[in-house]
This record gives sequence, C-alpha cells and structure tokens, in this order.
Amino acid sequence: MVKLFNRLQASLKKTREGTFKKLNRIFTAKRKIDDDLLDEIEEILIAGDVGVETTLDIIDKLKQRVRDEKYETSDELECLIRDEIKNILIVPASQDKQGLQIVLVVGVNGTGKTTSIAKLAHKYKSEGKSVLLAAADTFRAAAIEQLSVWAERVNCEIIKHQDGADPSAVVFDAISAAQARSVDYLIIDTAGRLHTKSNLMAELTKIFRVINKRIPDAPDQVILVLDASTGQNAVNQAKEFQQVARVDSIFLAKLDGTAKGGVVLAINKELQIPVKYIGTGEKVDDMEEFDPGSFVEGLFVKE
Ligand SMILES: Nc1nc2c(ncn2[C@@H]2O[C@H](COP(=O)(O)OP(=O)(O)O)[C@@H](O)[C@H]2O)c(=O)[nH]1
Ligand SMILES: [Mg+2]
Repeated sequence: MVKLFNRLQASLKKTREGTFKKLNRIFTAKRKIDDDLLDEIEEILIAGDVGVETTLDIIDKLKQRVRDEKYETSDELECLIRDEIKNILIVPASQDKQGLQIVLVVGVNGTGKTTSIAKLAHKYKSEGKSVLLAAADTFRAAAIEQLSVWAERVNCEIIKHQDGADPSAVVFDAISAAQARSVDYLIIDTAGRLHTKSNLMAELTKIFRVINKRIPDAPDQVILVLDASTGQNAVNQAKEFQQVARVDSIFLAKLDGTAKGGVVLAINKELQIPVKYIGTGEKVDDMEEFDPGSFVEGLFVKE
C-alpha cells in the first residue's frame, strides 16, 4: 500500500528515519519491558532532541503506566509513547477575529523569519484576505529589499522606510495604512539581533508600545520563528525571547532539512507555547498548520 503523507509528515522524514526508527525497532522486537529497555528509550529520545526535561517526564509516565497497567512487552509501549507525546502537544488556538489583525513576527536573524512571513501572507491571501507587510527590520538594507521582493511575488503591499530608520516609526505608519486601507492582516517583520539583547529588548518594547497606543490589546498574535535544525538551541532562543516579549505561538521553519523534529516536544513542554505552523521548504507554499495527531503519526508511521 502506498502511504500518502501530508507536508508535515513528509517533512518529518529525516526525524522518522533517525531517532524514531530506533524506537520503532524496539516496538517491533517485542522485548521484555525492564529498566534496561526504558534506559534505552530514554537515550534515544534525548539523542533525538526531545530535551532532557521532556524525556525524563515521558519516561516517568511510562514507568508509572507499565507498573499500574501491567504491560510486559515492548510492542505494547508504542501506543503509550504516542499517548504521552500527544499529551505534551498543545493544540494551537484558532483565530476568528473580525477586522484588522496585527501579527508581529520575531526571531533571531537567519531562522527563516522573512520567508515565513511571505508564507503567512500567501496563506492569508489564498483565503481571500488582504495583507499589508511592514518592513520593521530596518537594520540591514538587504532585509527591506528581501521583504519587498516577497511582497511583489505574493502580490501584497508593503510599508517601508530607508534602512537605518526607526522600526517603531515604520510600525506606526504601517498601522495607519492598514486602518486607512481596511486590510485584514498587517504582518510586521522585525530585526533579531540576540547578541545585543538589551537593544533587542528596547526595540521590541518600543514596537509593542507604539502598537498598544494605537490599538489596545494588539498585537493580536506574536509569532516566534525558530529554526528546527538548531535543535535545543532553538528552545534556548525561545526562552530568551519570552523574557523580552509575549510569544503566542511558534512558526518552526526548516523542519524539512533536519532529523531534529523531536524539538517540537521540547518546545511544547518546556516553553508551554504551541507550534502553530511549520516550514517545509523555501517556497511560498512550503508550510503547513501544525496538527498534533498528524505529527505523532509522522514520527511513527512505518514506510
Ligand atoms: N529548507 C528550508 N529553508 C528555509 C525555510 N524557511 C526559510 N528557509 C531558508 O532560510 C534562509 C534564511 O531565511 P530568512 O527568511 O531570510 O531568515 P531571517 O533572517 O530570519 O529573515 C533562507 O535561505 C531561506 O530560504 C524552510 O522552511 N525550509
Ligand atoms: Mg529577515
């Protein structure tokens, strides 16, 4: 039978063939469940970027259920592990707000922020919504140029200033334009220089203040873009951003090129932030909304 994968499951190919293949082998071997076997599973999960804290939690729950529900052989563990993973994954909330939605996109440079913004713009447009982009990463001229190119390709408008301009001024103008033109989505690109954390903090705080002043409760969504291929480092980046700004959801870029898909679990468990979108390639439609059931299936499906 030919198995049909959706984009999310296809992008988990490397993860599935790395770490999770070893787990599948354990399940099919019908081994006796003992401490050695559980230690082995623990090692596999940690090596698979699931993160120490999250792995230990999964193993504890497994031990408890094996004891209470009297499981004996390793094939019985597959559905237990699937259950525990599903329990960790937070279901992203859906957005049904009417009127202008302001989406602020943050993340370290190079993670895939601008590309992910183009993907979101493309998605909203294909749903029949109007989109305006704000080039508030004014630190590098190339960043403004790159967003302009995407705006043209996706066929949406963009508000930009000269490079080096005050990002908050761009945001201010963009909100005015979004209101005047009654657009559905304003997506704001920001700079992400984490090595100068105090600057980043000051800049983001100022952007929040400018948005709040114009529209209380906005931004409607703060999306943090993380690069899946950086594994545990992505989790650490998210922790840094959480100290600076409100983060509502994660756009996990570059899931296609990495075996580190286990990081999704660490992000959910350690940060308590849902992964809402995943990036599955460099093109504008290479994205998918994250679905926990589909994700778990993608980790364990036997090809
Ligand atoms: N394979 C793959 N590459 C991606 C994805 N998202 C972004 N990229 C690439 O990552 C690089 C950096 O992206 P960019 O959007 O400029 O990152 P930014 O600095 O955070 O704005 C570019 O070469 C993108 O094509 C993805 O989901 N998959
Ligand atoms: Mg960028």
